[in-house]
Amino acid sequence: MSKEKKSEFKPYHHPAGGWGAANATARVLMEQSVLVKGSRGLLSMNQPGGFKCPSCAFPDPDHRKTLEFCENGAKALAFEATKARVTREFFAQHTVTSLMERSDHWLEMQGRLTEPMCYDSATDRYVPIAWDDAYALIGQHLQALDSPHEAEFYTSGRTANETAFLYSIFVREFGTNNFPDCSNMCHEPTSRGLPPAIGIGKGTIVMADFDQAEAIFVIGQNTGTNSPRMMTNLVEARKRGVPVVLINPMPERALIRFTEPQDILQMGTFGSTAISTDFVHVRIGGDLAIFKGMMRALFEADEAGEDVLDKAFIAEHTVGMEAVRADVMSTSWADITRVSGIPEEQIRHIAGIYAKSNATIICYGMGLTQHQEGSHLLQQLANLLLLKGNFGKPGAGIAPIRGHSNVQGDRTVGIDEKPTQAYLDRVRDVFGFEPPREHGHHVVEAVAAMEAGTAKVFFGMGGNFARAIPDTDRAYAAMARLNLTVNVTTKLNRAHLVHGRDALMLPVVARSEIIRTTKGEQFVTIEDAMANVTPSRGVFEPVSEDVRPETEIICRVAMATLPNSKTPWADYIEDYTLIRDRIADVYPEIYADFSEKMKNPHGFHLDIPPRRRVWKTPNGKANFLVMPGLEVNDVIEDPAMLRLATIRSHDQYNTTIYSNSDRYRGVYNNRLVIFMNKEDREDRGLENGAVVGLETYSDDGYRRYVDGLTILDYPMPRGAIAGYYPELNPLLPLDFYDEISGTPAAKAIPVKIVPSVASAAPIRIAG
Ligand SMILES: Nc1nc2c(c(=O)[nH]1)N[C@H]1C(S)=C(S)[C@@H](COP(=O)(O)OP(=O)(O)OC[C@H]3O[C@@H](n4cnc5c(=O)[nH]c(N)nc54)[C@H](O)[C@@H]3O)O[C@H]1N2
Ligand SMILES: Nc1nc2c(c(=O)[nH]1)N[C@H]1C(S)=C(S)[C@@H](COP(=O)(O)OP(=O)(O)OC[C@H]3O[C@@H](n4cnc5c(=O)[nH]c(N)nc54)[C@H](O)[C@@H]3O)O[C@H]1N2
Ligand SMILES: [Mo]
Repeated sequence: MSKEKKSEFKPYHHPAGGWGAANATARVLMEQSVLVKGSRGLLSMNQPGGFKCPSCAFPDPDHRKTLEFCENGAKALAFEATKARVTREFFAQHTVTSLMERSDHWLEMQGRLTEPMCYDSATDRYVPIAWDDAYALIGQHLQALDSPHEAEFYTSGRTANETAFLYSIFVREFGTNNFPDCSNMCHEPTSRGLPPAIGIGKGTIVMADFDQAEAIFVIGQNTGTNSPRMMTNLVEARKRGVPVVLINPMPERALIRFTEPQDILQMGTFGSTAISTDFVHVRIGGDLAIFKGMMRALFEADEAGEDVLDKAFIAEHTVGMEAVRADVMSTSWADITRVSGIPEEQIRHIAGIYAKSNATIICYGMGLTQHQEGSHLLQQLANLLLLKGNFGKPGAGIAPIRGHSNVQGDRTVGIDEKPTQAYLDRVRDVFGFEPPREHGHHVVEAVAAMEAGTAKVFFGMGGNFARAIPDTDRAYAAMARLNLTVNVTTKLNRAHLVHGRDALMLPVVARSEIIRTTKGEQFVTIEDAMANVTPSRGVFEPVSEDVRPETEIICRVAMATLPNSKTPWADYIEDYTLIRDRIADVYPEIYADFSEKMKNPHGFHLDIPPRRRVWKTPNGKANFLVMPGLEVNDVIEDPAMLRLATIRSHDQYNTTIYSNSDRYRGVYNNRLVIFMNKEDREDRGLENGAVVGLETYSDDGYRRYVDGLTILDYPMPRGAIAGYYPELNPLLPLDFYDEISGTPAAKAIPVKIVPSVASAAPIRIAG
């Protein structure tokens, strides 16, 4: 928490976006001392011939504006292009132990890393190391392992296609499928839950569908903060009179009222658009009950003779509806309303909106995926869409709103701990080595292996593994047992401080910067959340002469580790077209003529078979799937129990904390807060602004406790509280996850309030 600035809570009464966002954009560029450079960068961001925003994965619109960025994209760029630098002098001044005491925000504010650094245990400091020595050290450690499965190769979703592809080949040639990935904590339920239903683990809409939708549902997603450019689509839909239904335990500001920051007219007249026509104030984990309630209302209408189901579609394209009907009709309205916390009339009302619409888009985010039954929950969402044939027609489909800018692309090009045999055969045929056939580790399994001492090397391709994963205290201890930790990175973060016996920090050329090789300037490619693949070319000079492109780092690590490899790693360093040609060889169905297609600065769209009503499932049909019951998390019978959702503030990018405020939720200068229903607070005899601790219900012998949290009255449903990730990750047990996807249930941690041991300064509450 910031020492100088006083914590404050004052509800934000303005519409989201608008001047507030414009001011914030200008301020952040100034604070990072990059007003001129940053503004120039914004002109190239998401423009043909420029680079892709390093923030979220939302696509560019088909009808482009002169500027295509949002406040939070501008923040991501400003913090990447910052003038601040973390140099060897900085590390000489600070031991790693002392840096561990600093906040995530402080670490971030130190700036960009400029040269490779290596941990020196004698002085407990990072010291400079030559690139070749760093590669040699990694090679030695990897070669010394008894088995390649003793290494864990993490990927964060900012990694571009070319890098991710080479990484997936190197690691498999080395001999393992241990690919823990940020996606394991994010949209993995999408990747694993949807294929049995619709044959693909991706979204099925394109941008143009927003213009033809007759209803839009936004579920468990804080659009105005995490995918702000999507607000434009919602504003346009509302102007056409399209109903927008919001299902969320938090009345997220931007989804209630929004001013488009780039709409000068709206800003000039202080106008704003009401976004949600219906706000469904669901209990945490109550969504399944709502989906079943909506399906029940449709089946009841069908049985009453109303024409609400797309029977032709169901007959031609699907299997299994009757089993779902039986399950849903045996679920009582009493249970549906009890578990969801939503009255029957409101569920019937939104079911009516859904029934009336001939083309519905359902968007969702972490509020659905991060539950113990996240994958099953998404299958029920797919059932709902199938009932009205909402696939393969304009204006309709399922829209997982992905997180990291290339998290979907990384998966497409091979970052997968459970690869298919067919894919492995292609790798063998194209590269001439036999890849490992057994499944590897996802994030939770990787941490468990570190804890058990069976993992010895951690390699992080971007990201902040130590901070993003569950069970912080346990994870830190597990990582400290490793022989080697490597982080390929732009900025100093906690993952560099939680280190093994040896540790390396390898700084890279960032997304907004120019990649130059002996073959001239290179570009990389990105797949957005709607499967558009586009080139991304940086425009700034790299931060220093001693940073390297990510692709080169992977190639040189491969050369140091696999001296007898027949893969032409040295060629891939210089010419990225060669890498794209190999991607085309491994994925001929979707990536044929990749290099040729990349001559078009607008890129191309990867095939999504459900858009053609083609189902790549074993039976060739879309499948209705049954999930019995209504609970998406283990039930705990204790009236003191609260469900905690760990969420993002408006001023963070995952583990990167831009500031300690959260404007739209009215919180200033404090991240250690709990949003709570007033009656829940009063039941416990607590004051608004009281400082307390939280403890997790767990029976595995670990006590999980976070202290110094300020309670804020907030319109939460009863029994539901929210607080910020990553500060609350010590409360999230490692083994509390969705079995199908391995995704931790970060939105539904069972906790109770306990007294604070060391109370923090009280927060000022306005009004
Ligand atoms: N500026 C910015 N942009 C980002 C990111 C960032 O940190 N900052 N992160 C990126 C990444 S990696 C991702 S994955 C996305 C994340 O984007 P989101 O999916 O929006 O992520 P969260 O902030 O975790 O919260 C999601 C929402 O879920 C709601 N919620 C919690 N529990 C439930 C529930 O049980 N049911 C329902 N229906 N809703 C619930 C919360 O109230 C919140 O509004 O954003 C990406 N974009
Ligand atoms: N409790 C809880 N835990 C969660 C979540 C939650 O909602 N609740 N959300 C989960 C989700 S959705 C996700 S996606 C994960 C995120 O997990 P990660 O992807 O591991 O985390 P980030 O914070 O996005 O990583 C930021 C770091 O990436 C590095 N970086 C930035 N840009 C680049 C680049 O261009 N190249 C390289 N090589 N490095 C770069 C910088 O060093 C920066 O500090 O966290 C998950 N953890
Ligand atoms: Mo994510």
